[in-house]
Amino acid sequence: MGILKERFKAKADADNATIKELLKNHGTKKIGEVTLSQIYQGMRGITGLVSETSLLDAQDGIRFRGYSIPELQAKLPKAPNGTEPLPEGIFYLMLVGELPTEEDVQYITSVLQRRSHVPNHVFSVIDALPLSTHPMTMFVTGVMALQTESNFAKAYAKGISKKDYWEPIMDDAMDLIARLPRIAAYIYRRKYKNNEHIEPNGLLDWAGNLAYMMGYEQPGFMALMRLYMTIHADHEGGNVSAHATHLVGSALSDPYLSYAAGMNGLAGPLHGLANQEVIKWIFEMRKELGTDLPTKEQIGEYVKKTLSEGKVVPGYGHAVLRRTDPRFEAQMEFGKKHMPDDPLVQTVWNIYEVVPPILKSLGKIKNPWPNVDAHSGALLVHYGLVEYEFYTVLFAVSRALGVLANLCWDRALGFPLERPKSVTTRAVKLWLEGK
Ligand code: AMX
Repeated sequence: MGILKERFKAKADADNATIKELLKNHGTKKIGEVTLSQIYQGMRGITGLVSETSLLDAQDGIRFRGYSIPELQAKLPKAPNGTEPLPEGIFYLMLVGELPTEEDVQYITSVLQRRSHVPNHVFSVIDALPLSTHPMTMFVTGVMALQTESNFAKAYAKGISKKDYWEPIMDDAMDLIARLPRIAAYIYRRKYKNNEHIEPNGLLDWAGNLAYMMGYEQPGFMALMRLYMTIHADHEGGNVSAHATHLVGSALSDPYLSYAAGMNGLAGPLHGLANQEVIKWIFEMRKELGTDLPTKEQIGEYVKKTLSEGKVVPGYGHAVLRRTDPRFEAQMEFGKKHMPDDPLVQTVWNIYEVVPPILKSLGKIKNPWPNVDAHSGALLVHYGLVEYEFYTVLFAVSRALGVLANLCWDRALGFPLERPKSVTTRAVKLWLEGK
């Protein structure tokens, strides 16, 4: 058993004891009330899940095991001469609950390198799809093809004891995370770079290797990938991708099946696909206005036009956050440091000044501020990654860290099958009539 498994198991044993005690003493306490409106409105505001890896506060934003994004940028180990945190560190933090040392992060990097081999049949399955297929469809198809490798599915078929589930789940989680950069880069090179592939570089870290295999060797892009993979990793348990992964995993579907389910949710435009929608929307605006740097007035008019057509302004709003997303701010800082004069990046900043007052004036939007997706695409375009349909795949590779760390926790804490109660409107009416 390696250090990650040992430390995770020790923490899980301690947490199991804490939860047992907590439920014994407080198990009947009420944590909230549910109104009729809430069950018709996407269960917004209902506390109904436990997710140990991160917690989202409407004002403070996301915290991973108590650490905010700026704190993590300062405290997590970095690559040699690197400026941004290594995402391996946030994976360790989510599993072990404590900040890793440089050696801990190097250990995870080496484990991921060792486990990164992708069997040939996965590439054959991806190759069988037409080139016009959306990259997220190719990605999830590749993950499904990789399910043949699941340790948990094999162990379950042999009759593993419930108390040991966590171990093959963790093996699957690490195998899958290790293999995702290769699958993502393969899809990118197949679809956009003439099917000319780049073999992994065994000396690079997880995010650096992804950049390398995609064909982006600039130090700035590698730094961006490390930041991107860190800040997109997790956003507590109720968002569509985290919740879907957790839900499917609760049926004891293995991590490949569960993660694929979650990523099908990430592929929706109200969730992870918003990063492609933002750049598509800005490109269309630039085309329509015939300029690379539209004025704030022009942006304002374009926003009003978008709204009048019954569409959302992509990259703005959030189901839980009620302020500018700290992940947007982290990317803004990166932009100021690496590319302050880039017209597309400047346009993102001008949009940031123009959109919130317009959305506020509508009166119905709970959060007029930008989310993570409002900024990411412009940074990618700066380094030449203009193929915006691919952006959600990068989000998906990063999100694997959070949703798969959560699956390890779900099984280690023995969480049961998830099965909330649903009602019909007829049943609601009868209930209101007292019948
Ligand atoms: N542009 C226009 N209208 C918006 C809006 C936006 N950016 N954000 C919310 N609204 C509208 C809603 O569509 C809803 O309208 P309706 O009452 O006519 O149906 C109303 O405002 C109230 O919505 P809300 O309670 O403020 O938001 P929500 O919790 O229902 O939805 C979200 C949250 C993110 C889906 C929504 O803000 C949105 O569609 N944003 C644009 C897409 C986007 O950026 N998604 C990415 C989110 C982050 C992520 O998951 N990666």
